[in-house]
Amino acid sequence: MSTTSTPDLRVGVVGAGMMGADHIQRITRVISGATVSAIVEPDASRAEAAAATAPGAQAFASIEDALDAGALDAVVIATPGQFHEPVLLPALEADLPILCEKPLTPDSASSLRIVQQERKLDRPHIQLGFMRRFDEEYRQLRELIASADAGELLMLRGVHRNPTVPDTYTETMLITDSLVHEFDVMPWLAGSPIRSVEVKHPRRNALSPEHLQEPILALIELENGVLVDVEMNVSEQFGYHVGTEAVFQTGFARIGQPSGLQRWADGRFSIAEHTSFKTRFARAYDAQVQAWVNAVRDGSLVAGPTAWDGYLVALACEAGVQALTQTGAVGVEPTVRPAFYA
Ligand code: ISE
Repeated sequence: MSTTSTPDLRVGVVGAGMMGADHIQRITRVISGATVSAIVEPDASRAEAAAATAPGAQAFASIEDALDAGALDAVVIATPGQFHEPVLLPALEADLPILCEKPLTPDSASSLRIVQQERKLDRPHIQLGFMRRFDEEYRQLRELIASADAGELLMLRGVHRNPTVPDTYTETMLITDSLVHEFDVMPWLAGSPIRSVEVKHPRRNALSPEHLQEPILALIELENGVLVDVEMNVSEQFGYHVGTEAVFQTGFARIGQPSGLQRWADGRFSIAEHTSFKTRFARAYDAQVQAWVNAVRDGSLVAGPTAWDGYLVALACEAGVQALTQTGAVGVEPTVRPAFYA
């Protein structure tokens, strides 16, 4: 199918909270080949606010209503993870391509149910929203690792720092909402799945919300022997900083350093840092959604991480949550990727 002569893909966006509203604007203003035709959001005022930014979009209270009305060709799911399964299942039954924000679902049992349902179709229909895979620097680092230009990869060292988090952010969300990205992207960079996860607690930040015991240091062992460490820190009161250093046999490489305007003033040198993932990864989100739209329009349906990757991450998250309160490393069940997801 040619992507230039076919009509725009009609996308239904489920959830018009922070990420949903962001994707609605993105599809409407940045992405080519797609329009937002439906907004599924039970909160009427949110739905109205979102619809005002997407001319022609119809509002629905449920995915079933939108499907019954034949209002969409493809779905973006941007609700919190615990509401994904009730949208994924009818969308799969309707044979619709889906871009689903992370996580696929909150646990491995429900993720496996989604995988089983998807495997009844002719090919994968779900692309998972691990946007870091579309960040230019992450892609360059992955290429460098794969090229073996610097010899073997030995270690990956990550920092994942948020300035603050909302009151609704719980201790387990350090793993399921934040570290979840590292569980996807580090194995993707290193080309090897996760063998175990261990969590260490350094001195607690007295500025962290009372119910959080953080920062934490996660030690993630990969099957190929590469050791990954990640500082997961959600109260560092500065900005949003996500970076990775790769240690090779010969030299090292670094991504995620602040870039952009450099300023010399008042005896100081400064570079602005992001304060939110929405700007830090804005280009990656754009590239991710554009790649997905192109894949749907050319019939390949998926151009990034799949539901199987979501299932692997759910297994790692379960080990990570266990490791929060347990001494030592928690193993992650080894799996074999089905040919369906090759
Ligand atoms: C948030 O939900 C995200 O997905 C961000 O990418 C992550 O950095 C942040 O820690 C999470 O809370």
